[in-house]
Amino acid sequence: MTRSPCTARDPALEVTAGVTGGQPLLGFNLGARGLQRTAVGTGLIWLGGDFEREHWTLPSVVEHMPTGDGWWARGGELMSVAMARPDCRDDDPEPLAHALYRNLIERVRAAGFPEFLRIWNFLPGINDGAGDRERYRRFCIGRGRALAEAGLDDAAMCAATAIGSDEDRFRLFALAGRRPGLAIENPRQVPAWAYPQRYGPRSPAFARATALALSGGRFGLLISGTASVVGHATAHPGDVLAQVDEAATNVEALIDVAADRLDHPGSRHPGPTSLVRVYVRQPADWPPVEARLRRRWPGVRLAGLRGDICRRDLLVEIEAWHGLEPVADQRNQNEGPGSY
Ligand code: 3EB
Repeated sequence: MTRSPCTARDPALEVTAGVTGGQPLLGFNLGARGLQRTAVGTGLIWLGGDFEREHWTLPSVVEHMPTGDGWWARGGELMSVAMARPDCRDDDPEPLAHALYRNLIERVRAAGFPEFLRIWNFLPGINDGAGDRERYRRFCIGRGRALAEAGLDDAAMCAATAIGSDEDRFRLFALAGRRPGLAIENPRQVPAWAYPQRYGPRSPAFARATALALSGGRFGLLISGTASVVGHATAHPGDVLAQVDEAATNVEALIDVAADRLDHPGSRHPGPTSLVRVYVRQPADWPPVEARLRRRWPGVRLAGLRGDICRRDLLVEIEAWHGLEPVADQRNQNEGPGSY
């Protein structure tokens, strides 16, 4: 089997919950407020768990540049972009989503990092508005219009998260690379970009996961916000524990597919090499959801956040960074330039 399907890589991207010696490329302050220049907040309330910060770091020097609506940073093969704009839940988010994505695409292309690897969207009142006026559906139209204008194919898009907040700001964060990652789809789910029209006039443009080859034979799997969707339908409406089980099965299916495509033996579950964020619609659901996931994934590190999921009948969503560690006899194969 050839081992070269995902070409984006950096000498040593690290994603950790604790401070390392690395240079910060992108930091998330999920709970505690941070002081780092390259850190962002989500606008969501942290409900508990093992970590309040995520550090995405590189060993190389990272250049940091403030912009009118945020900042960008770059080092080695990777670039991060953070943007935030006022957004009122009574407004139509279509023009704002279009403008932000057009701007984002221009920025990464101008800097020479044209390949999207991971995108996060946090927008107020994601379920506000009836039928096709729902803000999430309007957001999808604006995002889709910007991608189409830029000639970007939905099926080539990266992993993403879209979660509703209670603030008055639209936050858009992205990780982009000089070379593409490998888009992973879930055999249990219809690709989001192929959802039928009943879920909105414009399908969501994201991949279920993106895999990155890293140095030293490591792989990083960036798992999208993953919910209780089987085929294209919501499974178990109204039952948060059944939903978290289904979402967890979807996450495991993605790790399984990625590990097979990368010919990686190892664990097929989130565990100590993962950082898992859990978004719950109702704060009271966090303790039982947390307990359920800890039983299923021993040793995993979790962070719980209050957020609205992009379908009203979805109560929980899981996203993750999952590290696939090198296997002894594969270490040499992936080390050094031109190692594929
Ligand atoms: C779903 O499976 C849940 O529009 O970028 C998850 C992750 C979801 C990303 C997006 C939407 C998005 O359809 C919703």
